Amino acid sequence: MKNFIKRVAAAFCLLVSGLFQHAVAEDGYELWLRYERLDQVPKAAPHSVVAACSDVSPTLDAALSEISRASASMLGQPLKQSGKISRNALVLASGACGTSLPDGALPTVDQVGPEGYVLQSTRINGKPVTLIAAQSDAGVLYGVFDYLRRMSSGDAVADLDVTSRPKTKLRLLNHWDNLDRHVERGYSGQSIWDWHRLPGYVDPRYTDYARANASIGINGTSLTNVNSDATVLTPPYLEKVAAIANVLRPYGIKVYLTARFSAPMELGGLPTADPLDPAVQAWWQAKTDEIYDYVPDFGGFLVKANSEGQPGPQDYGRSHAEGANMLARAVAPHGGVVMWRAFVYSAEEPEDRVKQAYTEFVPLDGQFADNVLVQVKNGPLDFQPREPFHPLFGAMPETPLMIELQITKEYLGFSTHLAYLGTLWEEVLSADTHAEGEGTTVASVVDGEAHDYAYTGMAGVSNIGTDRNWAGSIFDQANWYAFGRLAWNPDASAEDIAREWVKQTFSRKPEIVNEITAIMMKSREAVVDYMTPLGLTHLMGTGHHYGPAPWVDDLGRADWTPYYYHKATRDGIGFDRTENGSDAVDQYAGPIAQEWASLDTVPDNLLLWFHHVPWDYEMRDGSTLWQSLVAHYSRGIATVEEMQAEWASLKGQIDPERFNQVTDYLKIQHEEAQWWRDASIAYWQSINDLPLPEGEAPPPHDLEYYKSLSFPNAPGQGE
Ligand code: GCV
Repeated sequence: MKNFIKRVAAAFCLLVSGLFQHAVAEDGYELWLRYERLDQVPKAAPHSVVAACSDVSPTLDAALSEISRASASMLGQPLKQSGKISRNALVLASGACGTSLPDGALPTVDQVGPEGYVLQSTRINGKPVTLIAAQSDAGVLYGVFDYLRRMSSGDAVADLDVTSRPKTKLRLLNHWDNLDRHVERGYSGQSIWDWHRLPGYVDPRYTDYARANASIGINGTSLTNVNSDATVLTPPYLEKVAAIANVLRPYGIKVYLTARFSAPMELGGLPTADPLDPAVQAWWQAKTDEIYDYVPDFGGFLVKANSEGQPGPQDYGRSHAEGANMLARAVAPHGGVVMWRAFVYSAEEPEDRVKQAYTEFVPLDGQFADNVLVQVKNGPLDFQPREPFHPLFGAMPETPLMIELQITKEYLGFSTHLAYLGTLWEEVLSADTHAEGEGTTVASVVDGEAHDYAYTGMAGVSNIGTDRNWAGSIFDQANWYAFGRLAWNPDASAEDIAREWVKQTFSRKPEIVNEITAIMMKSREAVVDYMTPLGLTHLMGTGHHYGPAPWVDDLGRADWTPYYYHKATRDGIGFDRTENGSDAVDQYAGPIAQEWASLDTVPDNLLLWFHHVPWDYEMRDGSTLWQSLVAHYSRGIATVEEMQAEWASLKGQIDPERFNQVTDYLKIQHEEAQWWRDASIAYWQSINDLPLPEGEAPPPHDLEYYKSLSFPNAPGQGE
């Protein structure tokens, strides 16, 4: 009878949770942590979970609660937590928590480092179990998320023998969030950091933020905009920062802050912020000590200095290294780091803006303190749909270089264009710098292998906001996901990551996974095609970067104008970066410089980045440059049409809420792709006076119409 009641109760629970699953709107809030019910309980699915220690830390507690949430959702009931190892138990064991296991039961975890883990199907006391073992509790947490990812993806969890360790040490989100909650280049609502209500009210959403980040291995977050406000360093704000840090800590996530270089003057009333001035140094030391009183595991500072009007050491005739080292000395006693950005361009117009970071930073190689990392954008310009990799990678062997990627899509259609950035980042990370001979990929520089860096890291400019779906669109969640996965392993495949994400986010059915992955894999190239084909760049609307504006040629500085980048005249188009022009190509190692400097070998997709060529220049396929350019625009639109049709074919197989939103966004993307083509063509024709290639439809409006469009309220604008 007792058993019968138990069975009825279990069936009832299953039914209720099943109904509940369907009743809950699929609004994207759960991200890739949906833990959809499994059709079949997998072989070796655990029956109970055992934390093999007497004292469960907040981190292990977080791991246990994730297991409970995931098992309730995927298996119909939460795993029983037990103190005793029984058959098919999931056993969590870290250095600090594994002491209760019998001798010899723990695998050696020497090789996984402080954050890695081992997943192993094994036997303890003769009982088959799955062991998640690590040196640290954070390692166990990552192992738990790996295990749940496998289960949620429908992968086998029997016979596991997995060892994983992150290839980079610092895996950070960079929020460009202002204290008034405006997010610079943010397209998903306001900042999630509700400074006004903190610390009294700590939004439960921060725990979900922490879960999502920990699930993909992110271990740090810089809370504030790099165009920074010193106010965040004042005691009332440090209290708020501490409240956020307290929520993130159990998930292995440290907080970092952006440091405004002039803070000693603004907050401390000093007459200078000169990094060599003893009073300035003392101010920063005291301020840093104060921050550590609030947040004992504070990660350190992220700094944008002497760039786009931000104050910096050059204001006092000091170098970037002198500025960075002053802050580095302040955080060093606490184990903190300084991430000093290389995105600089001077107040005076340079001969070629893409050369400047290299010119300023290479001479400083070896001068930075041990706890400084120089943070370098993936390309030398500014997160464009396509750029060559940044020439600094490989050129600073004595200075740890972090890579900075932009998850938010400032230049790739904001939140409404479907553009999977995994392929963009894979292209950069797998690029061969040739710095230490062939095979010195950007990834090998970033993960420290090439130059044996003591610190390594990857930063992603966050796309997170208050939108219910966090990222502005469902597919933009994939970019957050891919960033974390690549930061853990910069050699991972963008396609594998996309598949993994689709399985957890949409469906485990192979045909659906294939279809959606195929859409994602071609999406970024479509954007390149309809916005900036053949190596063109930075043609977006002034300030907000929404839509095309290649005609703009008269801003405060030439290097803010699209004209500066395309240099189109009646004779030709493109920026000559060979030795006949700015010679930017010479900043790359020999074999790369040679390949890109020559018209015979430069890849088509970087042609106009490095060369100025006539409109009738003959491309490899025999078409003229003009014909090829127009064909790329049209191909971009055609690809979006394919994406629309492929998505439409999934109707009925994806929940209506997410299906409809993606459908609507694709429609916007299609309209805007057409706008990009038409406006660009109308402008190029006004310059080259060439007829359209046969079969190509003329733009429906004249150039004046496209020029007249204005978008003063486009989202995400800077100051
Ligand atoms: C935070 C680009 C963006 C700016 C951004 C800057 C940077 O210029 O348009 O909004 O400022 O990059 O990376 O510092």
